[in-house]
Amino acid sequence: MMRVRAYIGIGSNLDDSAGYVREGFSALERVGRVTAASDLYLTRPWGKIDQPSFVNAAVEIETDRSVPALVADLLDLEQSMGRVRGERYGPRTIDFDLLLYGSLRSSDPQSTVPHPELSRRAFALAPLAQIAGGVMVPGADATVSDLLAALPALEKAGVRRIAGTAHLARAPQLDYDAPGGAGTGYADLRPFSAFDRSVLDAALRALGDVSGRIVLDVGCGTGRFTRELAARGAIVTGTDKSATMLAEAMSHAAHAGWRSPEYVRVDANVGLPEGTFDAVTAFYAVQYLELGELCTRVKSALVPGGVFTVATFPHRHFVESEFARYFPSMAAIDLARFPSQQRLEAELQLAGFDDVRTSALVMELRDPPESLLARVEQKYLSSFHLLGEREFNEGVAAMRADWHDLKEVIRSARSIVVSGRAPTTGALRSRGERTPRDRK
Ligand code: PH2
Ligand code: MG
Ligand code: MG
Repeated sequence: MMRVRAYIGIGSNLDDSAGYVREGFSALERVGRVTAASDLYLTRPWGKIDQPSFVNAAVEIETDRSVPALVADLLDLEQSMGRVRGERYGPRTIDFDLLLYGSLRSSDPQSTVPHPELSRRAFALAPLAQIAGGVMVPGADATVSDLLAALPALEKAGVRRIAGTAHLARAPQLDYDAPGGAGTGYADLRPFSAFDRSVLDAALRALGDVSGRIVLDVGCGTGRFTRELAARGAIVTGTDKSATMLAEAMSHAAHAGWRSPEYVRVDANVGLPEGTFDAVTAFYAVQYLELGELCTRVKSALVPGGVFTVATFPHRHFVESEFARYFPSMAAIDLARFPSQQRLEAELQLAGFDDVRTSALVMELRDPPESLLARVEQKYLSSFHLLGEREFNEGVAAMRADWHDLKEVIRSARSIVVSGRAPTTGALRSRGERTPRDRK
């Protein structure tokens, strides 16, 4: 059987675009043997400019499929991943384009190879050059790298490589209790912000009225979300594995009209506190948790119909982050730490949750440069603790230089709130022997 080396371009600019592209890497294993993958690239929209930035990548496969069969497979994959076809060059959740197929040149209208627009597209050539720079492009009398080099500087400037994202290294763990570590000064560095408020509102839309409900807040940290739930009348238990963070949470007195959350120090990777809950929440905590096991545990701890709500960042957030410019390895670290939107939804579904849905938030953040720099220097995001000392210092120095005469640094931040409902029929009925917690 003939085995051909083919190259496929992947693109996405909707929902968790970076998550889609990484899903695309594994989906392609269904059409051939994946022998190389490029990093992710953040690219300026081409062909139709008034649409979100794209994430692009390229993959090398060895396949025994013919060109028409391969193209049909790619269309099937797009469909299975939820692609809805819209306008030409317009926004899409996932796009697979056959770029090169061995040394074949074919002008079959359904499956032209090389891709007819390859030589004009930096978003396709840049990732392709990373894995196949020396490959001759049939009919062009030039290599992939030659074609990329021949593009106008402006085209090339619209493409930015997100280093280290082809193969993600295992995420390092953080110790919030270590002296001077991620838990130190956390409450002051991460007060309840306007962004947190909109995330909370999205979570409350998924949870419904929490008043009088028994809620478990997993990975509650310093309790900034836990208190908001309590203030809305929820009977909340907050759990965290860090003593430093919990001590901070416990230092807050209850206010009139709501009862103080109860706090329990547990590692949710080992188990959840005893009891049955009307709802379980996890605000920016899933990156520390073994997701599959967590979903199964949470489902067992919920009443039938109880809601599990998870707030986190989509992979797209890390790729598009302003900080990714200054700290070259930060996006790869965060992609390895956090689940993508697609992975979260899949894990909830796999664990048996119903009505799995996501609401996506994007917010513009404006900060005076000095105050943002001060917070970065104090490592207000956990990821800063995972960067090498040198990379961190160089990034801060470069930010300081770039932001020197800005009045405001304008960034955007993205978040997702994914929720699912424990089934109301079937397996959970057999859990009737469990005693619900006292609802006084
Ligand atoms: N795909 C298009 C149209 N424009 N622009 C970028 N940056 N990346 C793409 O993948 C892309 C595009 C049509 O498929
Ligand atoms: Mg395309
Ligand atoms: Mg296409």
